[in-house]
Amino acid sequence: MSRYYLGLDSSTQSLSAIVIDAESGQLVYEKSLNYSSELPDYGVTDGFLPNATPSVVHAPPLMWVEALDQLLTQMKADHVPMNEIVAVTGSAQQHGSVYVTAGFDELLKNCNPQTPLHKQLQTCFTRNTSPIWMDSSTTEQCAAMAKALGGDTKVNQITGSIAVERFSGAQIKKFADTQPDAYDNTSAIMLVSSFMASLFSGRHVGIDFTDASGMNLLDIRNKQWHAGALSCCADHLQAKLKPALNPQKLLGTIAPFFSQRYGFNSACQVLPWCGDNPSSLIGLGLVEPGMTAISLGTSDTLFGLFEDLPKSMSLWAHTFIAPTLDYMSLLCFKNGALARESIRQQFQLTWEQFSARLDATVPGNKGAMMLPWFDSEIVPKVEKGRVHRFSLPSTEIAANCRAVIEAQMMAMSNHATAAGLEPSSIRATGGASQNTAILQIMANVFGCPVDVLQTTSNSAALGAALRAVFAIENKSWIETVQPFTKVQQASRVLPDMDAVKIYQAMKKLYAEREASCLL
Ligand code: XUL
Repeated sequence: MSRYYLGLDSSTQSLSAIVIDAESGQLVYEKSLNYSSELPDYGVTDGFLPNATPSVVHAPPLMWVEALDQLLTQMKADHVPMNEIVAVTGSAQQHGSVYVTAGFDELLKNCNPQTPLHKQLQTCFTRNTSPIWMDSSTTEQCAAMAKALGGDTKVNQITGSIAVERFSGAQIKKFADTQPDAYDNTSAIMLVSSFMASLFSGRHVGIDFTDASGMNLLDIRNKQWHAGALSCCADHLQAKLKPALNPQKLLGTIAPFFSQRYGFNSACQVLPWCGDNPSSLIGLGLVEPGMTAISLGTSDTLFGLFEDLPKSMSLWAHTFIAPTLDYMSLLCFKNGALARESIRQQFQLTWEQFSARLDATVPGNKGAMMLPWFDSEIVPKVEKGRVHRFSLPSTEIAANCRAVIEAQMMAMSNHATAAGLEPSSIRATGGASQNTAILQIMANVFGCPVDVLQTTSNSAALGAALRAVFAIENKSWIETVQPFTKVQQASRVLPDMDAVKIYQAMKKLYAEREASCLL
């Protein structure tokens, strides 16, 4: 007898689904749908809308809903046993916010299974486009929030992060300040994660602790909305947010729309959705304190689990509540895929050719170095894209390929150390983790082995499916994740000790150059 669990991931560029069988420990289905190529009518590139002001980055929430319809329809066509799925949950790009009228709940309650959901929800948004995590247009609002709450260190202590442009608090404040009528007309504010969970539940459900900690609004110690943060953000905000939810709390059975339209069992249980990084933590098997992972995706993120709040709360790092209800520290580097792709495309290389260039060059790049801020950056904060090159002619193909990867790894390693993370091994995930030449540079720069999982590089969707297993089956976290998060022993990437020495010195130089370029 199989016991199937469905995990979804609504990421910046795509929606993915993973089905696992908890009985056999097998991943039985995996599929992704890319918004830009599969849903071209929404006009997004890489998952977001073009905007005359580059710091404004929005995406249409209806696109996420239509993607869900298409993916679930595809699963049915692929003969996934929808009727045997015991529970479903998901993860989503963090920080993006969705704004709806009081009609949202009514529409969800009365929706018709013959018509796709995106056609029925068209009238319920008070903002047709949602600011997503790449938006950095709220510097003014961040300054106001920091001032009202007593400064950066205080905001970091309370909410786990300094006031950050992409975090939902500042985004909500900007909306309330600049479009007060539309804000007043908004009855519920959700994150992408709780919006998707609401669809599955057939009613507005609250934001889970993991994603709520990416808003600058939650007191990460008592896991409740912080009254001071709410009031300096916008009026009557508490009424628009439900209380934050334990991500492992069952929300009840799936909305009838989903059983009738896609064949889910009416007894299928729904859980709150999480942020994608907290979900990846589970999908990578990081359920014990001290373990570290790096996700190489649209953004590169580095994260690790703590039992208690970290002693030193770096102003660069974000402290989130983890799905296990421990804490996790996260560093987000926005120029991840963008920087790698910029160099690859500038020289018109395939990924194989890019990797061959990495293999053909030496650790340390003969002193050539890059600061890879092709666009504005989060860690460290860089407002406008600018690439700095040292002893590196911009036309040298191989040296530029190595320089961008070395720079990304050195920045991650330096900032991880500052945040108190000292990895003894790293689990790598995300698209670029398929690339062994990149992983070798990671191992050499961090000075520790790098592993990838046997099963999938989509750790966020896998993490969601595993959270559903944990909520239903009577197993510990370790028992839940172990069958699905085995590392590929044979392909463990070990550091080369000569290269490690080169990078120890080079990381210091990188930090100095980073600091002086930020002045
Ligand atoms: C994390 C962050 C990004 C998004 C990407 O703080 O902004 O990693 O979660 O989906």
